[in-house]
Amino acid sequence: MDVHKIVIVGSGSTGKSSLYHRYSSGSFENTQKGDTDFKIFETILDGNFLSFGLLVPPGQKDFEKLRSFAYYNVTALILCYSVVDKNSFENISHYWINEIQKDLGSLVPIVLVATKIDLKNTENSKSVITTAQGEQLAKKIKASNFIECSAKENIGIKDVIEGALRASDESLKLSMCDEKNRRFSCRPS
Ligand SMILES: Nc1nc2c(ncn2[C@@H]2O[C@H](COP(=O)(O)OP(=O)(O)OP(=O)(O)O)[C@@H](O)[C@H]2O)c(=O)[nH]1
Ligand SMILES: [Mg+2]
Repeated sequence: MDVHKIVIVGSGSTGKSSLYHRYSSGSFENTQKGDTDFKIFETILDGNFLSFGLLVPPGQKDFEKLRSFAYYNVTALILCYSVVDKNSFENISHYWINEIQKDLGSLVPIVLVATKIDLKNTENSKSVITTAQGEQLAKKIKASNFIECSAKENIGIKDVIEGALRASDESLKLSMCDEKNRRFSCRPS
């Protein structure tokens, strides 16, 4: 059976742990800044039984080394920014893509996720990151998918996890295909 490992990353306070808890327990819980969350889940996706680990390391820069461990054997990344935190949006290009490439190269699929969309109508609308800006960033970083969500209002959470699982599944199939091709082409005649 394939082993899927999904890691959720993004700047501090973007709502990664809240996304995890909403998926895991179905509720919007109080989170502790800098927590690491991990659990194994089982689900049926597109008619197939899947088992996967979901891991959330803290997003602060100080935890870069800890995230290096978290990235081990990852099969898809959920990369988050908050729609009401411009820094977290800019950090995707300025920080996260570099960290990910340094640790993983460019082979692991990334699902770009905009969090806290329930705040879109309450915050100063000029500073809110729009859907179009998110889609543009997704193209720029060659994300396999772009999804907007709110852990507070339970919007798009299942789509985020399922989007990452589909990307992970596709990438595992491709790498198995590569592996087979390599074995056949290396076989002595
Ligand atoms: N309005 C709103 N607030 C949210 C949402 N998701 C998270 N928050 C709040 O944002 C703050 C940070 O959320 P966390 O889930 O702890 O963020 P994190 O990304 O895990 O942060 P670090 O662990 O420090 O990297 C908390 O006060 C949450 O209650 C959301 O969808 N809507
Ligand atoms: Mg957290």
